[in-house]
Amino acid sequence: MRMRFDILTLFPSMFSSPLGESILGRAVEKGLIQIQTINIRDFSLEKHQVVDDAPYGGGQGMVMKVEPIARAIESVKSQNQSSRTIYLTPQGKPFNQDLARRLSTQTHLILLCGRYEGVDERVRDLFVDEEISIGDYVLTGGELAAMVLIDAVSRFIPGVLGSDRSAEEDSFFNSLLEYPQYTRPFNFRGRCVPEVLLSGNHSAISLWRRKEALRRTWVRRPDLLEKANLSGEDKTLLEEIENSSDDGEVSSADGGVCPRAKSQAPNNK
Ligand code: 4HQ
Repeated sequence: MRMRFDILTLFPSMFSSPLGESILGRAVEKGLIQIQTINIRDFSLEKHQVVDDAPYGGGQGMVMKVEPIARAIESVKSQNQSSRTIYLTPQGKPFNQDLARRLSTQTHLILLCGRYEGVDERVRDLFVDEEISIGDYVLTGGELAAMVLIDAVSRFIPGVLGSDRSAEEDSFFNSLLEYPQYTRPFNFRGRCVPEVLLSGNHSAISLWRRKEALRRTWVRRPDLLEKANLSGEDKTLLEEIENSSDDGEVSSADGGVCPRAKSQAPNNK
């Protein structure tokens, strides 16, 4: 079930490091994902390989010409039987975890990265299947947006995160923010790790983590709680959180000043 990404860009070298390191780099090495960059400039038939021109009607900046993009897309498609062509633009559908999961079921994505004032409208009309935005801000080009999409989509491909982990297990999948994490040392400048995490009591630890995830979500992203499907126990925990006087972060009795000086290793192995 390997997945292929073809990236159409004027700046192919932007992609080498982000997609070559760490988890994505290993996924490429293992053949789980295949990533190719195509320089749109190579598909210009003009002398000096021109790829942009002034907009009809006048105005600021330059527009990417239709012919080089058309030829590049047709070249990529001629080597693949089922492709979906995506244009990264602030005018597109907002990218999120559900969209990433849906795209991970495709076998081949063509990602078109625009520069300047964007592409000639006929590129969208004739060649683009879907327009996607990674957020309401303006980038200098679609390249970083394409990398964000590839990263989030690749995490759903079996094997990319390692055999024992799946993207579905991440708590965002449950519409909650992550609970706080700690590692050694136990005491850092008087700020200690919550005692429950050293207790070895796994049900107490699970309950604490669930409550802290709920607390963090309630404080920072209450919109997510409306979509989350909460259990009866979750609702009880939320009532406790809402009725407590603390500021919504890990309470200072837990994560703040140490109850007593201690130096301990995690006992969770
Ligand atoms: N741009 N989400 C303008 C973006 C963008 C975004 C890409 C800048 C397209 C022409 N892309 N170019 N936000 O800001 O995807």
